[in-house]
Amino acid sequence: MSQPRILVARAIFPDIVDRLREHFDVEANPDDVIWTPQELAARLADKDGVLTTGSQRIDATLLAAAPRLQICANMAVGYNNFDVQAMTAAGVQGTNTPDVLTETTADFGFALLMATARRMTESEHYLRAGQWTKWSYDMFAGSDIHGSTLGVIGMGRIGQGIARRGAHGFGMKVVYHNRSRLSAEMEAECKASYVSKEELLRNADHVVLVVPYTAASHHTIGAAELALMKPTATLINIARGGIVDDAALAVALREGRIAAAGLDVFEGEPSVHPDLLTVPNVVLTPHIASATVPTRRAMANLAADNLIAFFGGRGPLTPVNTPAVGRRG
Ligand code: 8YV
Repeated sequence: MSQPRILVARAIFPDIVDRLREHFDVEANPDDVIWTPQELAARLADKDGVLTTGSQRIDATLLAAAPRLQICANMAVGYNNFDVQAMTAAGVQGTNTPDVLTETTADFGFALLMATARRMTESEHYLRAGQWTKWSYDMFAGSDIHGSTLGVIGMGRIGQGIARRGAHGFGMKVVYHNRSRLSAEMEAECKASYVSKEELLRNADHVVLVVPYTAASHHTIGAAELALMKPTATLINIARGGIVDDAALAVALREGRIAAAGLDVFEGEPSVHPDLLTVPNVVLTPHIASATVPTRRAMANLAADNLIAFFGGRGPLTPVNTPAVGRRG
């Protein structure tokens, strides 16, 4: 019997591609070419499975062009690049990579918060530009992390990791907002109190966004929400582009309506709103919250394991949908 045909849509660790080759007939993308949706569809015409990253959109048009496709294994915990409804209707399994990136991403969220509140990149640019000629009492004076109020919007696994770091590591008072309230045990573990989004925005010194991107979470933070925040507050987005209205944020930063922002994700990335590139009080990173070597390897291995388990008849390890009837290759 011939092996299932798999497309690895972006470059990943070569040894993990080799591992896939032990089970499948693999077409890889070692040069990391960014295919158009049409080019991706053409490559998927004869494939049974695909390993995707967040940059490949899987929708009804693509599924119609890929009649053999049975599974899309995303190398990401977020899967807003999947039209899950269309996949389920077409009998296509989706999987993601939860858990393996939780602590790494929470570490980064906290690093971005610290860098933003303490103006680390802004002051580094000043130093590199040769502008540091003397010390002064208010030079790059920022805001404190310890003892301040941390507001976490989106209290899933990564949000809980941020809350734990804030409460246990830095003595922060933690408030959170989420679609559903956590159990009393989990609230106690995170030392976090549930509040309305409005109360959180009014009271938090630092707001961290960790919600999944959906139509309902689009522009969770826009001009109206920014207006509720303290003028001394910082805003951190490690969730997804589109959770924040980047144009409104650039205005709020320029006008000093909030003190600073730290952004790892952007609307329309890898493009960045031009106004965010010119305001000084923002720390910008290129979607690297999960980027440590062990974690990126764990993500790629979990995506590969999902493909191997699925085609081995053991079912997907970390499914995001449950198609009633699967496709047959
Ligand atoms: C990925 C992420 O690196 O897991 C996620 O949802 O945002 C990142 O960890 C990115 O989506 C590439 O797939």
